[in-house]
Amino acid sequence: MRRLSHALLKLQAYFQSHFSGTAMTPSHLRPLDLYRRMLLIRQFELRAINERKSGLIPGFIHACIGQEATAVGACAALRQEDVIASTHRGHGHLIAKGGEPKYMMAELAARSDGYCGGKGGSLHMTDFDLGILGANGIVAGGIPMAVGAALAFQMRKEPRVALAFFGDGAVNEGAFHEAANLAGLWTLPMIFFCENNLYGEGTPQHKQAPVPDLAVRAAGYGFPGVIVDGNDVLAVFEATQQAVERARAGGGPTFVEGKTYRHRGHYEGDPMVYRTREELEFWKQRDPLTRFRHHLLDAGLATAAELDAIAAAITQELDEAVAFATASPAPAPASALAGVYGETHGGRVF
Ligand SMILES: Cc1ncc(C[n+]2csc(CCOP(=O)(O)OP(=O)(O)O)c2C)c(N)n1
Ligand SMILES: [Mg+2]
Repeated sequence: MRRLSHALLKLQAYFQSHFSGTAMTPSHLRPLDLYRRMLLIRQFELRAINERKSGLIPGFIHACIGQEATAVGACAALRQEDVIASTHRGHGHLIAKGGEPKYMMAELAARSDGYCGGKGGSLHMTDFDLGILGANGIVAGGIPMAVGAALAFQMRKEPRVALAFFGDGAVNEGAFHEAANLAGLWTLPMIFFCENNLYGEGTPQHKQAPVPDLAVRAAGYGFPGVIVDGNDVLAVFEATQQAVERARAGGGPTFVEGKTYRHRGHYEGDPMVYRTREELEFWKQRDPLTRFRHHLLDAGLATAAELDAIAAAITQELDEAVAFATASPAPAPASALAGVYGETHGGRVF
């Protein structure tokens, strides 16, 4: 019997303390489901990149390949009624919070069955039923929205939390600082989750900020900042879960900085002249998916055959998602103004 790692033991203890006596551990917290979600994100984006080349998908794709552990680890610490705000690199966040690949693929293909009726594309995907306030083309734009949601939860005395994902570049925007100030001042149930992938477009972090660790900025707003290995899904889960418990108990915000790296360019087509092959290789050696796969196998929590079966099921799900998007019609011209002004597709309120 192989020994469980320290992180897996902690995860197991978390399950026992939170879910013993309940019928079952929520499926999204099982280690194999963490793996499944990370692989689904990776394969979804690889498929979307191919479908863009084949002409099904127009427009930009900002892939999060290499960053799957921050999305999945952070969202695993949330409940469905908790909300997230996402970014321009948001496919992983959506899938991690329960977003359905077929509606995402249809949205990327600008088809009427997509999340925004085919009018938003990658940068606007939203599903209030799942607590997804939306992807966002404005760097740092989702942060004040999440803080607004956290304020609503506090005012309504609801035991819900809001989490904003954002990049290292976003931490240099005024929107971040204004939102962090109010969240700290009002002790809001808010998690600031920074995916520090070391670049904002082609600018390395050391040319954008005078400090290497962005979590230190939380101190200026009166709440803690923690740094975590963003390529270790269990470490991300653990850090976020502590922040969520603190927020839910009325302790206020936490800034969680996940150190990570994107394997693809800033966008598909980016010539990537700003980084070296060696640097990319260094990070690929720390690929979150490969690491977790080895972790599961070494801990005896899965067999290679089980992990291969997960991969096969994902391939089938994505085949179906592409077929769904292909079969979906373009939005009708008569619907051009519907759902675009202060109203969501479906008109739901979070
Ligand atoms: C307010 C604003 N300024 C500039 C841009 C252009 N832009 C898009 S993505 C990006 C870089 C963002 O970097 P970071 O926050 O680190 O996220 P990453 O792309 O690394 O995930 C910039 C400058 C924008 N979309 N919005
Ligand atoms: Mg970045």
